[in-house]
Amino acid sequence: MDRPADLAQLNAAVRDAVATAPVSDIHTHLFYPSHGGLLLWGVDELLTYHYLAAELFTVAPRDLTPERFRVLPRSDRADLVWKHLFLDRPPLSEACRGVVTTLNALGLDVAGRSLAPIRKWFADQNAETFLPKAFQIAKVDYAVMTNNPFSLEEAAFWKQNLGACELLKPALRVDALLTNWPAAAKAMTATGYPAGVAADAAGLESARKFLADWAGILKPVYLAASLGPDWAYPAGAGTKVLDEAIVPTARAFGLPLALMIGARRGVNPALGEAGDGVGTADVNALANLCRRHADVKFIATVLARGNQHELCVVARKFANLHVEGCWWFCNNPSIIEETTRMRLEMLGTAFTAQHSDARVADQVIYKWSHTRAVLADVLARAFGDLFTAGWRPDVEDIRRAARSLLGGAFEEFCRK
Ligand code: HDL
Ligand code: ZN
Repeated sequence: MDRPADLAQLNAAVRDAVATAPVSDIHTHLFYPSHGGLLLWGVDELLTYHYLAAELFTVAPRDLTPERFRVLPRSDRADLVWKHLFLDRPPLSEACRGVVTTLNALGLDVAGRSLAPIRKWFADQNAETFLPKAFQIAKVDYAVMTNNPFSLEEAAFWKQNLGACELLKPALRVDALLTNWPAAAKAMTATGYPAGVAADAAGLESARKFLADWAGILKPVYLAASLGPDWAYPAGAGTKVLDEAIVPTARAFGLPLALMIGARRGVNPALGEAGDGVGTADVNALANLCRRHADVKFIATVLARGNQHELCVVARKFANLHVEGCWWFCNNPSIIEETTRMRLEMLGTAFTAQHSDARVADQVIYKWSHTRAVLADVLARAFGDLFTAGWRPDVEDIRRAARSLLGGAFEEFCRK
């Protein structure tokens, strides 16, 4: 068995392992190419990503308001982002650098700073071939989608039973049941699952049937919901729906429930989907949930940097909890490094280092390239410390560790 003889060989082995390990991307907003415009891809979608829209308004002239921006054709919006965030100032933010990384990895002349030839190249692509191309560059073996049965548009695509794509796996997203029961009840009632404005016994029975039927349609990898920083359990508002509809569905289908905690929705409604913020959550609510439903598996990530340490500690207390990803405002190299070091120190390799949260297919290229660069440094340091302590890892040990952090631990958790 290959065994690095010194720190230099060890360092090289770790970097090679991280660079070559296939990634299973366990949270994205990608869609089957057969689901039409739901799948976003291409340079104009990249440039009008809501992270960049938010950054645009931090520097744009006052008369470029979100209201005016929103109604422009997408290419005009992309031109404005390109001008203000790439030409008028260096694209140093993570989301801007991501566009540069992505276009460069696709072999396009991003240094030339002209969108015209880049748009021309994309015009010759199509979703069916571009998606696998992006996954191949990023070394992603599959990605988990976010599938919302409460979205009439998305539900209609699923009802047509269109072509699937083996690169993508469904996830059943249930936020509406927890954060907007009246809207969820309306959508369920409209599709044959009668539910009133209160989550009463009849409504919860409908919710269980709705979830069971959609679990049958989607065959999801997990159920998922994002929760605000004020989520409380068992004292909170969504407890009845969790305990009597969502968790029973997870249990019945043997599926994990993935919770993403800390998104403060609509901090600035004028920005639309770019208008959400972050808040420090009560991670003890998650501990209460894991304790009360010890036979159900939970996957969790938090949005506030300040919650990451507590989440690690809770994950050490509950075998039915798996920690994953540096979500959204934590998906920045400085926080990925700090968070991943802390998780390694407290959880070993029993966590998932990252998810891309990609909304645009092209983004898997930069989100994974940037994460691998940070993970290589963090893992090289951790293995170096282990070597110095006296352990002699094999190359296979190192490869197994890298894969564990990039999807292996998640798959092991789902199997156990
Ligand atoms: O709720 C979520 O899944 C979040 O990831 C939101 O989609 C958010 O807008 C986002 O795209 N974050 O990266
Ligand atoms: Zn997301």
